Amino acid sequence: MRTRFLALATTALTALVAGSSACSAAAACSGNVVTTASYRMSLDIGSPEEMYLPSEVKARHIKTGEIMLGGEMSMIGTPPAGTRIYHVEVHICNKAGSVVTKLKPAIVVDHAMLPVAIMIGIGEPISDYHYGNDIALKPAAKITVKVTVKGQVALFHATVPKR
Ligand SMILES: [Cu+2]
Repeated sequence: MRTRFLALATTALTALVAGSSACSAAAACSGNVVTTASYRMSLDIGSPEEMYLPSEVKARHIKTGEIMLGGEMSMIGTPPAGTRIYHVEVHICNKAGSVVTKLKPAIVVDHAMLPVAIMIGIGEPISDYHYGNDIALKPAAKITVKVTVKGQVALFHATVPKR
């Protein structure tokens, strides 16, 4: 089951991002990095994240989790046997190292299309802006993640953390 959200709430983003400290944020597009002709991309596989719409964050004063700014949210029920839920994040920067927003990347994890949501951590600076979703993966498995943006392909090799 998937729910589709199309709204882009730029004003909410600006309001929620303003005033956050930049010191705690990791640099955008660092770590597992692949470069293409125009972009520098990074892949991160972490713990599942709670994702909220900007209106929910505002109305309920939510302080942790991620704001979903657009794209598709994946609804995962019970993960298949031997797998756990992870959060796959792709940060996309230009060659100067600044995040590029409002792209429509296609993300394929081991030949399966990942519904792509656009997210930013609540209270995080714009460098946290990323594309991705929650997905069930096998701990310690070796996976490939193919990201295509405007015809440019970045192929990542990664090992799923054990958690
Ligand atoms: Cu995220």
